[in-house]
Amino acid sequence: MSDFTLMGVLNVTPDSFSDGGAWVDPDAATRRALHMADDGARIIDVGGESTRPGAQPVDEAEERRRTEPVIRAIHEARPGLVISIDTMKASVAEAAIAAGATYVNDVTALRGDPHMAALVASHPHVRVCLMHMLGEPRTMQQAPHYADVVDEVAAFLTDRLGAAARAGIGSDRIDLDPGIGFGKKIEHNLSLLHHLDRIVALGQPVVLGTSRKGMLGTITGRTDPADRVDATLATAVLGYAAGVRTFRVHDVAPHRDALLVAEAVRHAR
Ligand code: HH2
Repeated sequence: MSDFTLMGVLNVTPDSFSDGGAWVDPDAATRRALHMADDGARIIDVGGESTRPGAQPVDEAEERRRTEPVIRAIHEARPGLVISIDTMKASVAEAAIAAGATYVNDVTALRGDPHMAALVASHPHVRVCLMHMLGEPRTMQQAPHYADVVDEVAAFLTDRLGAAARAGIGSDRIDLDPGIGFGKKIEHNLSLLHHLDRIVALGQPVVLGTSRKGMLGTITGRTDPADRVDATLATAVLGYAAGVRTFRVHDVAPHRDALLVAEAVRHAR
């Protein structure tokens, strides 16, 4: 088995920045999830609320309505597949866990909902991803500022790891994510990618989410997010070389191939 994990993105939202509206129908969403699994995804990350810059919040009943049936259908179709719920809301995560999810991807790193940490703590089979974000999605791209972005992101993640431990979530079930594009200008994103080894050095598994993101469009001139797959692959291979082992991606098959090559090179003598 490969030493990296691909987390396939499944946005069941009408407004996500690159695949909004594509998978709102539960049957289509389930087919998409199984297709990503067949391509090599070990985790499917189901999201019912867009976190793209400027996105409007979604109410919890609506977010549950979008995600729960899809999670249940994927879980029934492929019980061994790990299902992640991409949410900031404890009630959405709770419904997702009841439907078969075993991973909570919380872009607020357990700060968004006062009940989230206790919920995760009370389900010892559930892993959690703690991501760095400056501000909140609606306003996060309005002049983000850092004195030293790598230091600040590392300090934040260390602090949130401590908070999770105090809430009863063991470090053996925590992944960290520098949050590429979340309250960051392109130079901040590039610094974080350049110094990913310092996030890896925190000692927890690291998740990287660069897939099709705006900075790749700025660098390459590709305005359509779907045309940024090759650019995303470059960040994945760099991340792998720095010690990242989980990659949150829309395009699973090309990442499988690129990272299998990166892994083969790493193991060469
Ligand atoms: N990025 C997005 C959403 N969730 N979770 C983690 N852990 N890391 C990320 O980098 C990350 C994330 C944004 O991408 P996407 O889901 O494609 O778009 P949207 O938020 O518009 O649905």
